[in-house]
Amino acid sequence: MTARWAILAGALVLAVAGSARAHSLLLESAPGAGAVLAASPRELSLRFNNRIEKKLSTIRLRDEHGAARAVTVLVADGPVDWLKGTVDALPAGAWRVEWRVLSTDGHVVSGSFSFRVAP
Ligand SMILES: [Cu+2]
Repeated sequence: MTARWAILAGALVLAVAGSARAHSLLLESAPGAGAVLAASPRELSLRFNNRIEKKLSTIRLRDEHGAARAVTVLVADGPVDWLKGTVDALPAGAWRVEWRVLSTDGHVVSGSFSFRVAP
């Protein structure tokens, strides 16, 4: 194999590996976007389309006034494509979940959704 062919073969391998590791998309969550719950959730669960780096990913929870509420991200728990966090009991009202994850392709992806606690 000439040096030129070795370089081309290497580039092809990189291209294939890159396409197999697309960046993360949120597929589903619990509570779901727009959900109205009769009681506070104890846990927030977000499922992505591939593995995420949990230790470098965050979940923030904000009330109607934008005040942050503590979320304890469970970095060692559960499947590799889920990010989960626990929360203390939430008062009634609207809550906004702001997530930020590091994909396995090295890209940081973020988004948000809201749910309501209405006992
Ligand atoms: Cu990406």
